Amino acid sequence: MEEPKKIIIDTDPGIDDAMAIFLALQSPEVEVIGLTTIYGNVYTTLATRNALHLLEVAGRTDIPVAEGSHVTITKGTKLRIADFVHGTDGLGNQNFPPPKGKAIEQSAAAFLVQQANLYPGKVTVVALGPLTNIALAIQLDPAFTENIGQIVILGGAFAVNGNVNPAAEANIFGDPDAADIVFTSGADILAVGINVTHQVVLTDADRDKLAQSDGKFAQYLCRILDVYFSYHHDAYSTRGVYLHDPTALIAAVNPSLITYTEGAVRVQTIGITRGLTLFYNKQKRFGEVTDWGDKPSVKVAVTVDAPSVVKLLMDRLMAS
Ligand SMILES: [Ca+2]
Repeated sequence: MEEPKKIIIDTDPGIDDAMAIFLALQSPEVEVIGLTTIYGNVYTTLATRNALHLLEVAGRTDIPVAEGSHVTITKGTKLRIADFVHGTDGLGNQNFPPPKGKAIEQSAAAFLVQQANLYPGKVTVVALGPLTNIALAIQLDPAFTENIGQIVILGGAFAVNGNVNPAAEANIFGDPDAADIVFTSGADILAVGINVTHQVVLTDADRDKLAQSDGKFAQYLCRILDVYFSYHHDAYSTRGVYLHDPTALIAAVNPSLITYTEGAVRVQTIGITRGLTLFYNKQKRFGEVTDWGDKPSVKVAVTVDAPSVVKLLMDRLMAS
């Protein structure tokens, strides 16, 4: 078998973050070499606490956690926190005891740079929150974009409405300036937007199946999923929840389950469309100079084999 792909998960746990982290730990195709934390579903301090807690639940306290930024790349402190989706504790209002472990001394950005230098071209970052830490790593070390293997981004709403407002998806909206830095950095980037993740639904029936499993991950997740299901039921009238973070993780684990197109992506940073991701397919040569024309291409996911993603997730979460 091939050597497992080294991954770092940049995360704001978050109920679907928890699913993605457990899925990664249950996937022989990848080796999780660290978690880095960011605000989004909760503030960064709580994201760190939750990341440590999830690793303790999994019995994987050997994996380091590096705490990320508490503010946006432009030092903004007015953050959008989605605790109404995930519970005030980020994990379904279960009030778990505080973790015993601590984050490492290094910042998330410094850890990302260090690992990319240590294993040039070998590390994949799976970014499941706003992109502040990744943009900080790019600013910290101009060689980061070459040394990092791939950056898989859960973010953007490509040619569909956003989920914060009609323009913007939540992770990009969390720090649009950072997102624009990352998308135009020249790194090998695969963006998985909500145009794709909204096709991947864990149904009420799937949850019942998880509940009947003896697997420790399935059992744990069934405790925290209620809040997430209630939110989806109210906001979208769906009988199930969108699997945003696990789908992005699976794009790193098994890229054959998605298809993608390539082109330049810019992010709107101001006005009523702040957080909008706008893709240019580079097919037309415009007469005028545009702000897309000289930017490197990135990969943007277009289709997903949703039944296979759900099955892979379920199988691995139900395994002990
Ligand atoms: Ca997330």
